Amino acid sequence: MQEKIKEILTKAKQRILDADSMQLINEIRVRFLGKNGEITALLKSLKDAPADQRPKLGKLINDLRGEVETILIEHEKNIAEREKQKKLKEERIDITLSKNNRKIGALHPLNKVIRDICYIFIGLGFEVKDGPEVELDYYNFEGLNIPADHPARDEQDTFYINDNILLRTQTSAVQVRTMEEQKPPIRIVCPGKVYRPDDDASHSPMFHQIEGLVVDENITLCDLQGLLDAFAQEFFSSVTKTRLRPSFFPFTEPSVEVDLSCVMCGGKGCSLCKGTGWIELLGAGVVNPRVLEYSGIDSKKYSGLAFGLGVERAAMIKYGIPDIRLFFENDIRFLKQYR
Ligand code: 2NM
Repeated sequence: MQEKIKEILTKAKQRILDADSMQLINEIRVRFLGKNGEITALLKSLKDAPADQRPKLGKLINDLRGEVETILIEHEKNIAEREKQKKLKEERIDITLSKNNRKIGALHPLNKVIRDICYIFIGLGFEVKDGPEVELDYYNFEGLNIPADHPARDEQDTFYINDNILLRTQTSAVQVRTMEEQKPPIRIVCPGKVYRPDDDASHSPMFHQIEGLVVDENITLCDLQGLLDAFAQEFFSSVTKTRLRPSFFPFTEPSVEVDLSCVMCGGKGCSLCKGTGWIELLGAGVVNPRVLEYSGIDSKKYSGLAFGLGVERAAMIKYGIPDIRLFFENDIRFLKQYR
């Protein structure tokens, strides 16, 4: 029987050390220590041993039982620890992953430029006004002294909805509405969408304008130039100069085109300014007294200055953007650059 005890101990140790899962450990426990296990069977067989040897053998079997139990528990701990580590590894959550990878939106570059420009004029005492994009013929043309036979009235240049209603071609319609409602002094800028049926690298059928209007006593062309100088130096750069050239608009007299000293070469001449040193930025002028009178403003007492600026054009000049269509394709790689 002593032989048998040693044999079982050796066998059990071997099995236990070979086991590599909790399931095997449990099987071994049942196999040696269970109700029908080998050690239990040994204990049962004690009754067949000679009476004088029973206490000694009984102790040996109990020691065997204790030893197997100890080794089992020891090895069980190792395996449990190993299984826990394995599970931890498998279920590991990588907390080092950035939680800031959500895409965050930003203003469209055109809206940013509209804001920047409006803030400059707000700083100069202007109010920001808006109005309808679907406009009456009167506010878009008639009230601006654009007679029915003026070329800008051609079907080609305007999206008509019917004889009386159209998509505004300029935001000056808002200014006519304001002059009807408010008494001078008036200082407003009107940003917004306007519509004309052109479509190429420098024209979009929908684009944005900011038009400005000042009506007060003794407003002159000098006020216009001083105002636009201040604006250009704030928006482009402190060394930007402006230049006025004679032009014609039905709603201003005199009318001017306003050029900027080239923002790229500073006036020496380069590809952007086509060697001239100047870039055409906007149209402006002294408000035609007929426009004031149309809206019920006394043109003997008051005079005005006005200007109209293309937002896309201003943005293209400031940021060197080559094609107006980039603003409307909404390619995220383009938009991201102007955050
Ligand atoms: C321009 C050029 C020159 C303009 C005129 C007026 C108004 F309402 F006072 F008559 N608003 N905007 C104006 C003047 C617009 O755009 C190129």
